[in-house]
Amino acid sequence: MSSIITKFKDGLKKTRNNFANKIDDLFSRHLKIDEELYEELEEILISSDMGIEATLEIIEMLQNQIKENKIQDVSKVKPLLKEILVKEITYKEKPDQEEKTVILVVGVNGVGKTTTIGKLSKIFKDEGKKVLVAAGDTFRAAAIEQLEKWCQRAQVELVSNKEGSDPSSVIYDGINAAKARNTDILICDTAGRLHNKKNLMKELNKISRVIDKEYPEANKLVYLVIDANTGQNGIVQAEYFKEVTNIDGIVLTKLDGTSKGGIIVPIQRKLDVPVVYVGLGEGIEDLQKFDEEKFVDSILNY
Ligand SMILES: Nc1nc2c(ncn2[C@@H]2O[C@H](COP(=O)(O)OP(=O)(O)OP(=O)(O)O)[C@@H](O)[C@H]2O)c(=O)[nH]1
Ligand SMILES: [Mg+2]
Repeated sequence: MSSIITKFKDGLKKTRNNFANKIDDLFSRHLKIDEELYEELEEILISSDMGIEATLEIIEMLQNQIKENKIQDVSKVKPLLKEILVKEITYKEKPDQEEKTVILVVGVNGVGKTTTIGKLSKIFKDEGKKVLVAAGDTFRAAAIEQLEKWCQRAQVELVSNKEGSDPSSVIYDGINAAKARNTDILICDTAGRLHNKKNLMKELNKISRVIDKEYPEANKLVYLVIDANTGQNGIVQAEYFKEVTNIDGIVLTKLDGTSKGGIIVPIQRKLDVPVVYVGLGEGIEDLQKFDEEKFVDSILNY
């Protein structure tokens, strides 16, 4: 087994224990594909946080395919379910990180932004890219220190200023350093706390303007971090952020801590933004580029 699939499997253990066990149990108890089987399957999907809308759609697709292909054998249902789930969470156009890139990492308090930046830095560094991090969360000194530690772990450089300084001025400094050092990827942390919509919009707009003005040649990406444990509330958060800024990708963190990893289905369906990375633990290696097939294999125990 490749190490990537092992990472997915380990990180998604809780969801798998909840989800795959129930699914396998369901298909072992039912000898026929009937209404009862669909009803129980519906409950399992909803209980994994897939949401009612997505669940009903998945069940309908399943019923249609079973009918069309005249399937009677219960053992054929799980592979079909797998196919449908993969399709549900596949998003074709993922953002490109080939050229000079600035990644702005946003999200509410405590979702895992700073940790994700540390892990992302390591991923890009290992790919041979030159990475620079900007400490745009100037709200508290501890945030800057925490980011400093992550940069040391990932062995990338940090641009920071003191607590209370203007976040966009830190980003400005980061851009200038990135240009001077011929950096490939500049990753910017932002504060998650004490935001009302107006202030958030003001701050993100200001940062965006600085990037557009000072670094127009760079590919600007905004990644929204969502904690998988927040369930449907994560979708509410994303809708909130979407009103304030465009979002190019979602990083879904702490999947290792939830048995309801099915939340990825409504996230991918409703928000129309690709999930780009998933957080599967607290360590520096515990961030994986999102892979639909590996994800579904892991939660279905294939
Ligand atoms: N289990 C697990 N924990 C994670 C993951 N990602 C982040 N965490 C933990 O979540 C907590 C908060 O992470 P931070 O990176 O500080 O979150 P943040 O969004 O920067 O928080 P603020 O700066 O306070 O807004 C830390 O204890 C991290 O170790 C993950 O994928 N899995
Ligand atoms: Mg932080």
